[in-house]
Amino acid sequence: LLTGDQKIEDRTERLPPGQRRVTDWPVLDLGLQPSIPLEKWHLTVDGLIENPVLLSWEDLNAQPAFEDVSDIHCVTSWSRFDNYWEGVATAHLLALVKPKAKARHVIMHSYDGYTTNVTLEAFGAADALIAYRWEGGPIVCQHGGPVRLVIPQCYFWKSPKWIERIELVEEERRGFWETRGYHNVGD
Ligand SMILES: Nc1nc2c(c(=O)[nH]1)N[C@H]1C(S)=C(S)[C@@H](COP(=O)(O)O)O[C@H]1N2
Ligand SMILES: [Mo]
Repeated sequence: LLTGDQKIEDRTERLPPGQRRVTDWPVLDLGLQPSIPLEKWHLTVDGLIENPVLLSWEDLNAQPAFEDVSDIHCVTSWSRFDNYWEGVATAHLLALVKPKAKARHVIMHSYDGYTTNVTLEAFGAADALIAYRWEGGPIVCQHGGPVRLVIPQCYFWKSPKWIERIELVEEERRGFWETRGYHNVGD
């Protein structure tokens, strides 16, 4: 059926423009894959918040569990559908640390030195999580285990592997790829 009058914004295609679907899971990073033993792993949340925290692996696992199924879109043109993630909702983390009124942006720092930035709103999206499981098992090191971020509404460079620190700030600061020409929003 050709209606001829369908507006472009009405399109509901799941694959973004220029993407191809893959069923494997490519590995992309800076080439350093830090291995962090669970007893040494920790996540710092600091900056413009009322309750700065330093979470151990046990602390993270004691938080309410959240699960979500989402698609991955990497800007190098592959998309991977229906990834089942388990972890802690970023919305829950924000409720725990209580952002101050001035907080607007989130800078995420990883154990390999990688950084990336999103708005506080994008960070706290209803489907975003601090993930420690994928498809029912632990996240392997090459995909950012033991713990990575997953922000499904953004391209995948906004989902840091080996997350170490989440910093809330007022003024935006661009991360590794954002200072090298990648789109600042990447939604
Ligand atoms: N710590 C860290 N996180 C990172 C990166 C990185 O180099 N280091 N690369 C980003 C990019 S560009 C992509 S596409 C995805 C790749 O994740 P994957 O290797 O699990 O597919 O991780 C993102 N998160
Ligand atoms: Mo990427």
